[in-house]
Amino acid sequence: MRYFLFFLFYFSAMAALAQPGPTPQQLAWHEMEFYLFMHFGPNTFTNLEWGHGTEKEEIFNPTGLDCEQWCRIAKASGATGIIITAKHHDGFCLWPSKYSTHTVRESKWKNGKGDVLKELSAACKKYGLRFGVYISPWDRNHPDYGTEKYNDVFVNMMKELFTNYGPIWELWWDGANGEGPNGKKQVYDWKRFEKTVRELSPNTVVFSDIGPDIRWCGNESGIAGTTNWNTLDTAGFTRGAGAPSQDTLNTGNADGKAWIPAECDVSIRPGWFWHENENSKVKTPEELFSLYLKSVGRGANLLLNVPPDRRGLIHENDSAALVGFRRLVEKSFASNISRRGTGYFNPHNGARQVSGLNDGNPRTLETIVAPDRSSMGIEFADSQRINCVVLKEYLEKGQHTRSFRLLLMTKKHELLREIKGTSIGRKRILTFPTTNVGLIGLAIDDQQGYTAITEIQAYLIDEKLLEK
Ligand code: FUL
Repeated sequence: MRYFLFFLFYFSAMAALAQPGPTPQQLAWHEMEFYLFMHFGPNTFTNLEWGHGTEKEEIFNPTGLDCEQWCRIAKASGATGIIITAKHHDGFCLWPSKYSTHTVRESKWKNGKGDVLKELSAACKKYGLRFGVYISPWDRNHPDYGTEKYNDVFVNMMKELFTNYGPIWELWWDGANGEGPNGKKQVYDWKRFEKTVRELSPNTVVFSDIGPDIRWCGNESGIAGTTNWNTLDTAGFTRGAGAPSQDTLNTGNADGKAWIPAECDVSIRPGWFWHENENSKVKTPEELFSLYLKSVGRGANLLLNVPPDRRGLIHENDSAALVGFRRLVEKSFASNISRRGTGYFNPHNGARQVSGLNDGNPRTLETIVAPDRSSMGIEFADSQRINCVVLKEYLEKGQHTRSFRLLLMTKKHELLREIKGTSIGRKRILTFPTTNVGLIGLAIDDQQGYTAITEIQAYLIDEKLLEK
């Protein structure tokens, strides 16, 4: 019997271990939650979204660039970092690259002595924000584009970025791949690009359609799937046109071989770059909050684009929306009503009180071994009005929940409302019409390995903010 139990334990532990889990760098990335994207370059001055690469360098001339202003606003919005378009498809480099003649050095800005990456990386350090770069492989300016030589150029440019502006926390590879100035498309040496980054900066997390570390969520509206697996199968796929379908990127693959969680990119304005006529089309704090629920609230991260204007500043309308958004997040999640109740865990042999589900500590958790006989939740001595529950899954050993039910009950354990879901992940925010509950129960109906839940939080948020 003892041997039998030992083997049973051993094989189930092995089965649990066989699942992919995050690297320490990815785990830290999950905690970044919300950060800003900044599209800035010649397009800011030409009113284009995709520059042709033939724009004169002199058009890049911000009149009052202030990266500290960007950082102050980022901080005020609750963002944890900034990712800047070091080079967009037009090929213009926001740093004086030795490998291009289409850079800030050739512009009139600061008499060619300016360096946006230097200013922004320094400002991010000062304000305690992580610094990331977007570098477009597609280059509509570079004369070598479309030839093998361009792969050297791209590697050398990345070397400059990592050597002169590090540490770079996230690197963003855009999937768009069009033709260069000579009408040819580039055959990218992705293996070499990846090796370069890993060697120069092993702690950098790399984004692209298919990772290696972070994947695109499959749309540019900032919306993750209500089912969102952190795992993805990448075998046979490539970046860009050869990527998995947008639907697959949106949900991930439940039993995917690699841990490649989703990042949701979206712009605060209709376009990615600043356009005068979009100053009145900035998303409202409520719209941003709704995006937060649909990205972070589905276990993904939110990368919100806030493009600086021709002055080199974040426009007043964008900064007001960001500050308003922060206020809504803070107000909504200020008071965790679960703290007024008592946590319980019923692993099948009798319920016991637990303190880890409502203590705000991500390291205290309850593990479900046999879903059909276990339940957990929060019980209240006095009924509480709530309309939002936040579930958190412990991710270090993988993502385990496959389907769950949230059970809202009276004090006498009569069912008031049942909410069904699939994935939980880092954070699952569920909203529903305000309900007076005596007990919040969580039942896991299906899982891979063992589900571990670290938090069941409850809130009463403004009804206007409930997910539609
Ligand atoms: C796309 C680009 O083509 C857009 O211009 C923008 O940079 C967006 C974030 O990614 O692929």
